[in-house]
Amino acid sequence: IESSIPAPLRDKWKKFAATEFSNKEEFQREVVRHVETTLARSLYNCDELAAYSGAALAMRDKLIIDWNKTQQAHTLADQKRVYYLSLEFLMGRTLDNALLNRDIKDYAVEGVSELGFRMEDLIDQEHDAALGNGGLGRLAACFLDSLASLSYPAWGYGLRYRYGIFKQEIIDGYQVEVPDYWLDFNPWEFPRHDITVDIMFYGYVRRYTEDDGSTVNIWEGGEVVQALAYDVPIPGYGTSTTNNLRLWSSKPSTGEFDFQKFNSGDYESSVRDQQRAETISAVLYPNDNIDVGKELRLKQQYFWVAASLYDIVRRFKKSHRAWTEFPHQVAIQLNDTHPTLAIVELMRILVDKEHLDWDTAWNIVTETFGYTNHTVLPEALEKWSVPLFQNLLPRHLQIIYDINLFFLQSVERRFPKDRELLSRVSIIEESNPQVIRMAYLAIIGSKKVNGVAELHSDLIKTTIFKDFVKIFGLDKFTNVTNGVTPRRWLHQANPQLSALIKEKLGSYNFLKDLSLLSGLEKFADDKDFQKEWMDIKFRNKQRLAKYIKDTTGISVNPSALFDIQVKRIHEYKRQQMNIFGVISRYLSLKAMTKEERAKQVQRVSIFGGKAAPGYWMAKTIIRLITAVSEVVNNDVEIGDLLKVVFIEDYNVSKAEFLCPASDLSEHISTAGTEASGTSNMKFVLNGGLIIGTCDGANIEITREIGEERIFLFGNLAEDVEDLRHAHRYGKTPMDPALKEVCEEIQKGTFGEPGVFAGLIHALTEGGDYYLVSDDFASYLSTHKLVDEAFKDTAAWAHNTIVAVSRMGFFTSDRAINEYADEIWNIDPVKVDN
Ligand code: CJB
Repeated sequence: IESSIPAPLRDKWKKFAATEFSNKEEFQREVVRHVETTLARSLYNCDELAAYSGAALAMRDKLIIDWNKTQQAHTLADQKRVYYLSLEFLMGRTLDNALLNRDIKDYAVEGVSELGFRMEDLIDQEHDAALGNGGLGRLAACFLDSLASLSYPAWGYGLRYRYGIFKQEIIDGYQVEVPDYWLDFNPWEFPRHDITVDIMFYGYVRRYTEDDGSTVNIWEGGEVVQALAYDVPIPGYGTSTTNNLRLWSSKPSTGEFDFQKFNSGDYESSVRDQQRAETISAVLYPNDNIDVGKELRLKQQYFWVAASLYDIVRRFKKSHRAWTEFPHQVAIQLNDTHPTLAIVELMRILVDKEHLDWDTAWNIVTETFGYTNHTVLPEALEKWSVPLFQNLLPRHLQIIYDINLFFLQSVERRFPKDRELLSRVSIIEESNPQVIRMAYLAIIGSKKVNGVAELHSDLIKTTIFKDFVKIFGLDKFTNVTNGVTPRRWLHQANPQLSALIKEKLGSYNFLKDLSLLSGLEKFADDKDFQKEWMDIKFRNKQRLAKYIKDTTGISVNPSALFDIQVKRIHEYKRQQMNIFGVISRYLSLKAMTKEERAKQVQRVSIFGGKAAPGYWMAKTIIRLITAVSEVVNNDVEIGDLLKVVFIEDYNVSKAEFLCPASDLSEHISTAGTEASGTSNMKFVLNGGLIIGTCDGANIEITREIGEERIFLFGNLAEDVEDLRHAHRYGKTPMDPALKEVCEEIQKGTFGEPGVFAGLIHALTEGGDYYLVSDDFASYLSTHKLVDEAFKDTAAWAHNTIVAVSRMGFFTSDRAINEYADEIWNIDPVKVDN
């Protein structure tokens, strides 16, 4: 209040309020102004980077004006807000997306062209904001787009990593990691030097008794680090709503940088202190679906959670409401267990600082949080060592013990004498050392727990969280199947297809209501339409072929079937099965006569994805792919029948040109392991078909588009356990085709076989945990069906059109509306133009 302008002076402010550009000339004026003043360049000195920067800064000004309006409207509406806490936001590039969401791309393209540039080239100057590993981070980014597009009052909270996910280079066939310093020029963020929070670590707990006899716990001492807010505007599509993503950056707290030390010549230790503080938000941990339990990671989690909660609580307190109203004003969604400490931190604030009694505080907390689980893989479930945790967050450990005690007491009352149950559901696992099971804490502290696709949500209820269903009942557990934003993943990634759909449906309304795609189905047999449809696919494949040629030197025929598997490299995602399948195909082709070969469908097998730096098996899989590509691509007998390509440094902007260019994409995880998958949705939405297992969202995609339009294969989730058991007891002979592949590798066809010994070992002595052998025969025979289907171009076109027309369900708008109605209880707020 104190910092706002007194009412009598406001007219003056309003008179000079910033206005947005709203046509080509005004846009151009802004671009030139930024190039000349913000960047201090001129028309004699403006390269593509400067032109991109000018355009981006012009666009940013526009977004900020809407951002301000939105925040004012939200404050005035005073409705419940949702806060989406995620350690990862895999945003990709912003300029193109912002132009499209604000529906000004057409005149912006013309505008920059008249200034001497091509918009594509400017867009290409932008660095991806790669603050995430894979699906979980990209889901958060799609959700932000939907929250803004649906005008929900929502904020994202995350960390402003100085280094995002590493850049991948392939050197001599191996992955090499290169740091991703992306902040050299980032026009999309605003430092908020006035918004800082001091965050404490380590220290001890002082306990004393008040005059009224109550005990008070005060967390004292330790290291203090400052959190500084950076705000990123998130423009919605077809609305002025521009939400906020607040990312925290760490720096030494004022006073922490010790000038005494500095002046007395102890530069090194004073600089060390500063670096220690800055280290917290320095790097994104590059692991996907694996927990490594490092102290710095826990520091990151607490730093981010404490700063975010401080901010949320400060905003709530401005309204002077009673604490019990907190859950009516605030919903907090935990994206996986990474922010689970927020449950504990809110308890600490309410009990230690605001002096609420435990039960009142606990009721508030358990009405506020929702927890989304993204995986059932045991190695991915977060657990923190108690000694490590106690040292870093002594008071939080006490609170966790208390939460656990009260919880176990309530379980004991309802299920007396079931000691086993108590030890199974305890937040503390009695291992050596003891560990804190973060997922259990998240369940106990949340109102709702959701999985991310139907099968996955069923699996968590019947396997890893079964006991909690018994304790809390079924109502606490729900499903929200993931979705993707059609703005980025159709309109932006595939402008030609989007324009063709618009032509048929009469408007771009499908981008706001994706169920309108159903209107395409009646054109599925229209020959002219099929031709336009397939021509667009062809042009997208040509663009990819050119990219492959330019970056790898490999020539691929754009008429061949493009078979793409791009995602993080993981044994459960089974890229190894894909490349074994490629080898098997190669061997069959080699064994054929010339005449037989002439009848085969030409194929390009495209792979892309990063391996976690410490994941040796995943790196070996990459090495096998590159080794196979070296052999196959240079085999003159094979020519265009088979090409194998590894695309370096797969990321969001590469996904944007890969998804539109697939005929077939692979989603072939061992059944029951891939929680949902979201690229499966993107590929089908862009007119590709899928080969996949009955896993994650593949199952719902099949239900929507029809089983005749998807190539499903392999064992079912319900059989996995028995199959694994059989392997352990040596009862499963290796599939003969797979055996042949292994022998070929061992013969040295793809280079020194010792390099690949780990992969073979995993299939044999390793017990084939991911059931490659069990699924291999049906994988290969299903690929044969794909070949047959691809030969019938008209049927293929028909099927891809029908599939797209039935993909409406997989928009992230639908997912967000489900969260809003069933978990958060929030309503949209209209923001005037
Ligand atoms: N997921 O990307 C990650 N990282 C994890 O650590 C755990 C799960 C993925 O989340 C996606 C979004 O829900 C899912 O689609 C995907 O199946 C899952 O692996």
